[in-house]
Amino acid sequence: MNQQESHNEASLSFRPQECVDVVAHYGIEVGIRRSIGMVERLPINHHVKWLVGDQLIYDGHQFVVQPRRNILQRRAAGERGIQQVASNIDRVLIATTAEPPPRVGFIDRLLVMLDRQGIEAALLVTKADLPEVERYADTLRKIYATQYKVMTISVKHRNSMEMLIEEGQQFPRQILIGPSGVGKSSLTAELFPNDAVVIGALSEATGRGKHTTTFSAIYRDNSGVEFVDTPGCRDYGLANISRDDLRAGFHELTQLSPCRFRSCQHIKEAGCQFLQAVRDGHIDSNRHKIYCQLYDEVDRIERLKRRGRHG
Ligand SMILES: Nc1nc2c(ncn2[C@@H]2O[C@H](COP(=O)(O)OP(=O)(O)OP(=O)(O)O)[C@@H](O)[C@H]2O)c(=O)[nH]1
Ligand SMILES: [Mg+2]
Ligand SMILES: [Zn+2]
Repeated sequence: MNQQESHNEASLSFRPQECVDVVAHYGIEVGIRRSIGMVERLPINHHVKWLVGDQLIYDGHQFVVQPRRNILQRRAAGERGIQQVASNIDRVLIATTAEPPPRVGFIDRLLVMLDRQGIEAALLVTKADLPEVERYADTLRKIYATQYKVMTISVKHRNSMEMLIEEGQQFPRQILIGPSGVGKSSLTAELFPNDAVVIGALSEATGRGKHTTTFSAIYRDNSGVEFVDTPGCRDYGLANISRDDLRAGFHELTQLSPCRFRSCQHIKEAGCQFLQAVRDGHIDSNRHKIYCQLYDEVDRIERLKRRGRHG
């Protein structure tokens, strides 16, 4: 990665060694927060690959990106290119709710990707004031709560908001990832009332979100707790995931005793402990179903790659 991204217009207004954070990305401009707290817009050239979450240091004539702790990447389903969403993230909050529901496998794919990128994850169930949400939250708890924290919140329940702020002490920069319309921006607006966050309605025709938020931005309170609000995403494509990564991304597998065959892929082999755990009711059968789907997908990609290499 080229760490020496240049920006010429900056030379007048920044002092050498000044450190700034990239807090929003609008395509041809970025929002940067200076140490005194002020946010300014800075035009950028198309070759500049700064990410929301980057820290930059001005060296007297250009900005230098500081080494990133991590980069959150995604591949939109069906697309080839990998998109870099944000950097230097302490935890991803996977935001979903009963209405509109996430696509089947959305959470699982994202969890595999995050495991691969070494980024912490928690599940956030939104709109807990609506009656159907408790059942939805229960389903998620049954599937994921042994491995991941599952939290429920509503912008109408003040105490659930306070719980999220407290979580921020441990994870100073959390990013909200989830489908359009689940309430990511509503939550951000509630937590950071002094910032203008745009909130949309659900589409009356489809009940889905309307993709109100179009760029990612970081919001921060006086104590330094930050949330990154992002545009809604319908699906999460697996990118650069091997079969080993897939297995590692299903954390519950690490707690099972070994399968009969060391090469067990946990699909339908005899003596498979994943299948046994499903039969015993310790692991939800849907989780195994999704595992098999993702396995097929990864397998197909690996075979295509091999074929590409050999001819
Ligand atoms: N009942 C209830 N409605 C909520 C809650 N949070 C958000 N909403 C509603 O859900 C709709 C969508 O909210 P947004 O905050 O724009 O959703 P978003 O996830 O940011 O959507 P995108 O920006 O399109 O990705 C709005 O009509 C909100 O009023 C909640 O806690 N309870
Ligand atoms: Mg939004
Ligand atoms: Zn097995």
